[in-house]
Amino acid sequence: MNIAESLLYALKDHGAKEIFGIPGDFILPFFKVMEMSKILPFYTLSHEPAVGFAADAAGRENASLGVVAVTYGAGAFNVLNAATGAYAEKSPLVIISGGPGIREGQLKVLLHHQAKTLDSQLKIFSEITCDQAVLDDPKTAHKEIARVLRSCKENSRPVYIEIPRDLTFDECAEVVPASPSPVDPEAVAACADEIFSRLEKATSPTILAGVEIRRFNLEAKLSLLARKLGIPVATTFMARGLLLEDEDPLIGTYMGLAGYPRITDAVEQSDALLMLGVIFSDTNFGVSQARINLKSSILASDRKVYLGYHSYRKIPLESLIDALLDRAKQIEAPEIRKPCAPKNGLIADDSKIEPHDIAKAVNDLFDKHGKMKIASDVGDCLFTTLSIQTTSLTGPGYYAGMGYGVPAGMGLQATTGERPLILVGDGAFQMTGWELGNCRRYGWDPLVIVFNNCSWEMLRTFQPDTSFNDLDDWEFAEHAKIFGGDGYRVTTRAELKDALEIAYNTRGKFQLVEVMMDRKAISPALKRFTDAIKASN
Ligand code: TPW
Ligand code: MG
Repeated sequence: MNIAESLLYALKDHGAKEIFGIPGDFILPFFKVMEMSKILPFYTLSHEPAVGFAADAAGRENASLGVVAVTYGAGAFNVLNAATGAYAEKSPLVIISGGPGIREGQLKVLLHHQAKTLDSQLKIFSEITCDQAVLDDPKTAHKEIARVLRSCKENSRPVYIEIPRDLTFDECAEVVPASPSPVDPEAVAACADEIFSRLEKATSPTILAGVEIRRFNLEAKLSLLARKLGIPVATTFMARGLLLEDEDPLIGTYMGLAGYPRITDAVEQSDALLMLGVIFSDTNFGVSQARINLKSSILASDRKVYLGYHSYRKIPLESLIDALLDRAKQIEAPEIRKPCAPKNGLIADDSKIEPHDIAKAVNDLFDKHGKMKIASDVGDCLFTTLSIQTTSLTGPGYYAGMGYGVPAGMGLQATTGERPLILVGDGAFQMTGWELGNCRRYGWDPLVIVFNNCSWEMLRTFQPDTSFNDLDDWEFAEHAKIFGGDGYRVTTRAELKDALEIAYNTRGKFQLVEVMMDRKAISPALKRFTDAIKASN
C-alpha cells in the first residue's frame, strides 16, 4: 500500500469515521486516494475554518479522532484557529496537510503558499499540536503515523501530519498501533490512596467533571464511582452535556458567580473537591476561581494530578478512576438529590421574543418530539443552553471562537447521521452560516436557530457605551431557499412556536428559524455572567 492508504487505514483503525477537507494542489494526490480507495468517507465544505470545526465536532461527538485534510499554506493556515480551539478544548483533531514535494523543496525558488521557510508551517502548528510528523521517509512513515495517532488519543489534543506531495504514492508498510505510553502502577496506587483518604475524611465532598471525562469515554465509570461513594457530580460549563443517563448523580453545571447558588455552593464549599479532567479556566470557573480552595481540592488534568502542595505525573485519568473504583467498596451510599428539570413552557402569545423564550420553546420541542444533540456558537446562544434541558452539547465554551456552531452541527450530522439543533448568533452566522449551502449535496437537514439581535450583543454587555457592536439586519431567512433550505423569520413567541414545529416536521433540507430580538434582551445566564465579571473587576 502507499503512504496515503497506510494513513487512511490507520485513521480508520484508530476510530476516525470520516474526513472533512478542502483540496489544493499540494493535497490533490491525497484527495485522489481518499476518493478512489473509499477507506473513509470525506466531505468538502467552502472555507477551511468550517472543515476544521466540523472535524473537531465529529471528534468530540465520537470521543475519537476528527480528521481535517487541507492544502499547504493558504489552506492549512485557514485551519489554524480551529486547530487552536481544538488544542485549548482538548479535542482529538488530526490535521493532514499536503506539503511541498521533496524534489521541489530543493529548488532555489520560493514555492507558492510558502510563508517564510518551507517548514514555517510545521513550526507554527507545533505550537498548537501535541505531536507532529512530516512523512518524508516512506520507510519510517508507518511508525511516525503510529506515534502521532497515539499522542492524539492519549492526550486528546490535535496532531499535525504533513505529506510531501511527491511521496503520496510511495510504498509504505501498514501502521501497527503503538503500544500505550507506560504508566507506573505504584504511582497510580499511591495517588489513588491519597485521594481516597481525603474523600473518606471529608464531610462535603463534590466531584467536578470536565471534558476529559467525555474525551476518554469515562462517563459510565465516573457515574459508578460517584454513586458508590455517594458523592454528587457537577460539570464545568465546557462539560455541560455529560452524564445524561437517568442514574447519573448529576446536580448541574457549575458556573461560579454566574451559576445557580445550590451548585455553586456544592462546589465552592466542598471540603474535598475532586476535579476530574477539568480545564482550569476563567469561563469554566465563572470568574470565581479565587473562591475555590485549591489546598483542599484535587485536580486531575492532562495526565497529572495536583493535591495541595504536590503533584503526580503520568497518571492517565482512566487509570486513576479505575484505581478509585477499586477502593470504593461502599455500595450503600446515600442517594444524591438531583435537581428537577425546569418545567415552565413557552407562553405562545404576541409578546416579543427574548433569549429565554427560545430555551423554553426548545424545551417544549424536546418534550414533544425527543431531545436533539446541540451544536452552539459563542454568544448569548451558548448561555441560553444553560436553560435548555441537558442534552449532548458541543460548543466552544472555553476558547470561545466564533463561527463554530454551524459547521460543527454539520459535522455532527455527518458523523452521527442524526439531525442536530444548531444555535447561533447573527454575528457568528455572518462568519460561517453560509456553509449551510453545502447541506443539500449531502442530504443534511440541521434545524438552525439564529438569535438575530442585529448586534454583537455579548460584547455590548461588557462595554455598553460604544456603538460599533451594532450590526445590520441581513434578513437571513430570506436567503435560505437559495441555499437549499427553508427560512422562517419570527418576531413573536407564537410565531416562534409555530415556526419551530413546522421546521421540526420538515425533513430533507436545512431549516433556518431566524428569531428577531431587541438589542439588550439577553438571557438570565449571560446577565449573571456579565454581572459577575463586573463585580469581580
Ligand atoms: C472569531 C469576540 C465574542 S462574542 C462576540 C464577539 C465579536 C459577539 C457575538 O455576536 P453574535 O452573538 O454571534 O451576534 P450575540 O449573542 O453576542 O449577539 N472573533 C472571534 N471570536 C470571538 N469570540 C470574538 C471575535 C466576540
Ligand atoms: Mg447578535
